[in-house]
Amino acid sequence: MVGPAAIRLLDCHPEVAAALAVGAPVVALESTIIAHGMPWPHNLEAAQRVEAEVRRHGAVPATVAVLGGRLKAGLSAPQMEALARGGASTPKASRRDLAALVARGADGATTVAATMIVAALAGIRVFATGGIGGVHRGAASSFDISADLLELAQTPVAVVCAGAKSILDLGLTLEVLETQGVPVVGYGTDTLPAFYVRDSGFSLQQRVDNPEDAARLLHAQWALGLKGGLVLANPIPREHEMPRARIDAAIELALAEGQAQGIHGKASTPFLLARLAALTGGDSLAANIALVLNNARLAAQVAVAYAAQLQPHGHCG
Ligand code: PSU
Ligand code: MN
Repeated sequence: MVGPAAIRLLDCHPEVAAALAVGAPVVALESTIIAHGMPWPHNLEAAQRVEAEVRRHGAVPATVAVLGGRLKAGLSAPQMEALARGGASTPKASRRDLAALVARGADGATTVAATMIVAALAGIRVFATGGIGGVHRGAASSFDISADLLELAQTPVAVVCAGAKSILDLGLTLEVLETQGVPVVGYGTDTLPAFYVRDSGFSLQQRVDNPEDAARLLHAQWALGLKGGLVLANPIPREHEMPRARIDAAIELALAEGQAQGIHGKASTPFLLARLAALTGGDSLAANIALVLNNARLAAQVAVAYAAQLQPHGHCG
């Protein structure tokens, strides 16, 4: 967690601040997906649709970014457009990058890890995205394990996602999450979703089937004093699922290209996402947008249920 003094570095959008002040539901959204995950102008359209979907289901959206060294929870329309237009010119910002951006007064597009940090600071408990980072294939020699996994172990925010892409090693990703004590909960499923496809074949230990039960799980996690977050894994809607063989072939090709070009570190995920979109003629992008909208809806429903379960109950136990 970030210390209380960090509050001075945070700017909540007025609408977000007003909602948080009365315990109304708010959903955090990340900005790496805008600047590095999708091409202009699809990124702006997707970001706007995701915010609208959150609102339609009764919560206030708070897209997170670093602008001019300030931590932003909630962007204005011009801020959102500038971020989308600028694309990869805004650096991807994970936990390790935040201090430098704040010190220099610079801009950053926040990853899942950095978005969780800002959300927790603001008091936002539910966050929607597409997919989390994880253990990359070949991590035994590259050591490439996303900081998202370690953030989930220590920062109390529920991340609603469609699992993770099989550009990652999903089995090892689940192992690290287990080691770190992070609950991975299937939403209406007993297996980890694999982003473009509903089922990775990897079993999950926990499942919920409605937003109320998901919210009860969040309350229980934090009532126990467990400091971390959790993953609520929501499969892509059936009608948007991609044929497994087709996406697997594109992933293998993109991975081989990345290796041949020596792409590594933080450039790896954006490179693979862009290649997948190109190799599938844009179909992967359409699926990506559909699953993010699906996650935004569920996150809003969970945030609404979570707020409704926050009953004032005095101090008598
Ligand atoms: N996975 C996706 N799309 C994304 C990302 C992950 O399917 O846009 C982004 C998220 O912002 C995630 C980050 O937090 O990539 C992980 O990057 P890294 O592996 O460098 O930690
Ligand atoms: Mn990495």
